[in-house]
Amino acid sequence: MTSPQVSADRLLARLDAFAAIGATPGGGVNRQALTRRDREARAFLTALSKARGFSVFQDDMANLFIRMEGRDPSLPPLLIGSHLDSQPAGGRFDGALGTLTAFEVLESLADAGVVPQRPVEVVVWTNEEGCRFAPGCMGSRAFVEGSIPDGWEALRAVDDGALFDDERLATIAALAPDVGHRALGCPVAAYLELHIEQGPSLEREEIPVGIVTGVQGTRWLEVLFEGQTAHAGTTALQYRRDPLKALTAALAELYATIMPENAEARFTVGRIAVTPGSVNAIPATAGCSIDLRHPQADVLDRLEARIRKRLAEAAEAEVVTVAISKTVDMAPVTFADDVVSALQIAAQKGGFRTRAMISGAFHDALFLAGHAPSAMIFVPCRDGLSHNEAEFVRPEDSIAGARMFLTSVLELLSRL
Ligand code: HGY
Ligand code: MN
Ligand code: MN
Repeated sequence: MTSPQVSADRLLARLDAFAAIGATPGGGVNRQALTRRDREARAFLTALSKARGFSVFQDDMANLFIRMEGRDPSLPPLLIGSHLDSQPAGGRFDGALGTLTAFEVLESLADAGVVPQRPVEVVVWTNEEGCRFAPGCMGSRAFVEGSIPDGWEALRAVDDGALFDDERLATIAALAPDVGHRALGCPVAAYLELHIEQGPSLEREEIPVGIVTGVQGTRWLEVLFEGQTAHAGTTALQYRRDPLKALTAALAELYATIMPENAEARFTVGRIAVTPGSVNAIPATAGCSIDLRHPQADVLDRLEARIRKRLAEAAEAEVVTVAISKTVDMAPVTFADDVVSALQIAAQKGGFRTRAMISGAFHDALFLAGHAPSAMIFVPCRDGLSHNEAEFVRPEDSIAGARMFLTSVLELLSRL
């Protein structure tokens, strides 16, 4: 047995190969959850896994597991991984870097002839992004809860209206002949995920590795104002019930107050829709998505109440109705001290300069933290840019991250 080393060339080549699946003209990827492209990426990784003699499984949420057997197969596995689904105009590294780094580490262990005491499994979580089907992290949440939440089967895709269950079952069926099937959820000894920071701190501070100690909270609201469509030319002001006027008035104030008055809050309207969408008809409906984030649950409560109140006032002022539904409510989490300390020891052993940080983005590790001791490693990305086709990670940062990830996996295996 030799000392395991990641292969820089192999990892970089893999990143390029997966970036080609769903590649967009702008240099990013569109590989949204449970689409043909997502299935293509899963099939590619499955073929690579089987070529290495790893066993491959999927569960009822199409989460994909690649298993290196341990000397004692009965022990709960060390689980490492991330996601392969992307934003519609996403980057090549969000999710893919963590997934392919985990796979590279599995190959490095195999190359070195390492047979760990406990199994090590790479996992590809289904629908981390939540942009095609809300909520995000559907795969990891169902895994931790042990069942698929009621109502998900009838969810419709934002892009093409496809039914979630049809897409889920088609994705499972596409791989079924080649992989095993397992029930949702299983004991996990610990979970580790590498991801790009999707923020500017590591690059600005020239630190190659972030040790992530927690994830801030996230809430998504779907807002729908309903008024009365009418003729644009003949309807005087006092007869109008214009839902778009209500929406824009509320948003104008929320943009002017939520983030300016709460430095750590993040308030985003990513999607807006108006019907019937005719140039000369007052809208019938005006709706939008709201993504609200903050590290503290009590502040999230206060800001959510503020948003709901302002939307209701705007509806009343324009004599329209407003419906608000919450589709995501991810409480802030703090990762397990023993996993974080293992990462700190690994950084010392590997000679990596690090900084502790919490994640502004949500990740599957947020859900795994409720199931097994979990933590994350961040690598810098250019200008902190993500959810953008220009997302970029320098090769040397991908490689340093993989080396830190390998050292961390070995440290965890020695402790578990
Ligand atoms: O939205 C998020 O935080 C994650 O990147 N999907
Ligand atoms: Mn991600
Ligand atoms: Mn993302």
